[in-house]
Amino acid sequence: MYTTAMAFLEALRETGVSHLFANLGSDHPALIESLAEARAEGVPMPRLITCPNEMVALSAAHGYAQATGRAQAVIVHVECGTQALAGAVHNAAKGRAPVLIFAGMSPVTQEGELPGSRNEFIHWLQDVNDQRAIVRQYMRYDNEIRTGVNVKQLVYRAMQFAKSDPQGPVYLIAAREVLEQEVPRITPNPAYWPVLPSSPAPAEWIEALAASLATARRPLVVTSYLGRKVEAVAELVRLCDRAAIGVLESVPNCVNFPADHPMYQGVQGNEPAQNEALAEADLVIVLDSDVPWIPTVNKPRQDIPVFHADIDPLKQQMPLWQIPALHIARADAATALQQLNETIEPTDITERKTHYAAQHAARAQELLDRETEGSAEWVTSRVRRQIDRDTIVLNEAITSYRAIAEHIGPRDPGTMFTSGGGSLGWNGGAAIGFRLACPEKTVITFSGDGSYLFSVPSAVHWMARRYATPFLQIVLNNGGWRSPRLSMLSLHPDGYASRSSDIGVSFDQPPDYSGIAAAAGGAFARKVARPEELDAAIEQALHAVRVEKRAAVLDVLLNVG
Ligand SMILES: Cc1ncc(C[n+]2csc(CCOP(=O)(O)OP(=O)(O)O)c2C)c(N)n1
Ligand SMILES: [Mg+2]
Repeated sequence: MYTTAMAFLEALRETGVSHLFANLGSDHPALIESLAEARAEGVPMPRLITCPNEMVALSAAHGYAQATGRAQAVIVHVECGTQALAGAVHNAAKGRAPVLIFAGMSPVTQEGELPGSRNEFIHWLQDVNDQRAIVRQYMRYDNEIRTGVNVKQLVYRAMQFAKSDPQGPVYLIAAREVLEQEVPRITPNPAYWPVLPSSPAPAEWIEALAASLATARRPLVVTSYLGRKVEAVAELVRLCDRAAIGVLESVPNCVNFPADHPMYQGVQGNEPAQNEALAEADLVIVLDSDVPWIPTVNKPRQDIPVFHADIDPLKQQMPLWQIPALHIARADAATALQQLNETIEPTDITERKTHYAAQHAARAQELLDRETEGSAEWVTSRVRRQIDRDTIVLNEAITSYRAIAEHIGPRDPGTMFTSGGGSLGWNGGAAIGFRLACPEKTVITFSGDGSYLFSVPSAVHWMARRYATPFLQIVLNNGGWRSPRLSMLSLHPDGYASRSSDIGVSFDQPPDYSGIAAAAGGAFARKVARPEELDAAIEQALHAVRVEKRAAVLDVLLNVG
């Protein structure tokens, strides 16, 4: 029998889905049956990955998309499973990750009128007035599949939204009867739902910027996510080599520029201080950034030209957003940079090249000075010494975000990522997605002790063993949540809370972080309490991941002064 469910799965396969990150329920009999039928008949279908937790499922699909640019599918159970996607919905939306989320619905008949009609008590409880409303404001597109006769068209349309810039998650739902419906085999041509081509920057934007670049003394690029496309990084390197432009990464969520390039001016995040490169810039080019600076603490001079090009310049998901740019373009960064490279004329760049190179060298020394024993910077530096260029680092280290980014100092695009959002717990599921996508790479996550617990490590480490996706997880143990304490101090530096030792952010008595992973998935588990133990622990953990093919968790006690 050819059903809506079979056509739906075929449409996923036809749009490039290779993995279904699934958490199944009473809404999915037709899908389970179709997958089993396809397997019995030797028909290729996406691989089902059992995910014991929905947030982990979506984080894995998010990671897979970050690693490959390819959208995968997440299958969850009615409105409950949709709710359990939790903050991963936020991360996929803010991080602009293409992914198709499908949830069934409770059956819409109760007297056996149609195949699939209600036959379990839970069907009355799992019915809500507007299931799509749960996630609608995060989705690029959402719809209900009301009949099987055009289910393929809806999947193609949803994927067109997910994959066209600005990319992001999409959500489809269908009732059980609709999934069970027998339908004629239809073969619409997916080529009629193409991913929209990337836009170039308007010629005026390019020309005005080229003219400003010719006379600027301290031109500076500020970027956060242009490195989503590796071609953009190569174009930026070419531009900076020719025009001597400094590059500052602002809360980067991927590698935007090689950290060892002399024009590289480092990373800014939440530090409560004016960034020097930004302060001295006389031309700022914001390329793909959601938060290029935080105006209450750090901003460029008021009298300088600011150019902005972005795949999402209006920041359509952000109610409040504005930077003082008079030249704004909706453009693909790789294309815009290529246009600039073709337009700029040779000018004398000796002075600014020397200046930026000197700043870069001074910063390199400063970074080494910060690697003091017991600090997050130091832990990162010890990991850096043991990894090769085939390593991908996932960073969810919160108050140590910047330390990880700067002290790994990635040189190659596609070797370091953050979630791009702010809902903690992405790192574990994402690591599974990265490992499924890149089995030949070593994947290492850095998380806080808090973000380790948010990541649902029991589900993650069960999956790591079940799907042979080992990775190394480094837990930066600073006794709990440092970040909310710093937030409090920024507003109430001398208040009661500043003098209190108990403000509800401590994890005393701490859980056995690495033991959780050992129990759930046989992970190599080690607590590192003394600095002299760290190097050997990293070596053994990497051996476990690379040679024994099992995950490893290092619980590293930080020196919290
Ligand atoms: C889902 C979610 N819940 C709560 C928060 C608020 N929050 C931001 S940082 C933080 C603490 C994180 O702790 P940890 O990972 O140990 O990093 P640390 O602050 O100690 O560096 C919390 C609770 C959040 N961002 N996301
Ligand atoms: Mg912590």
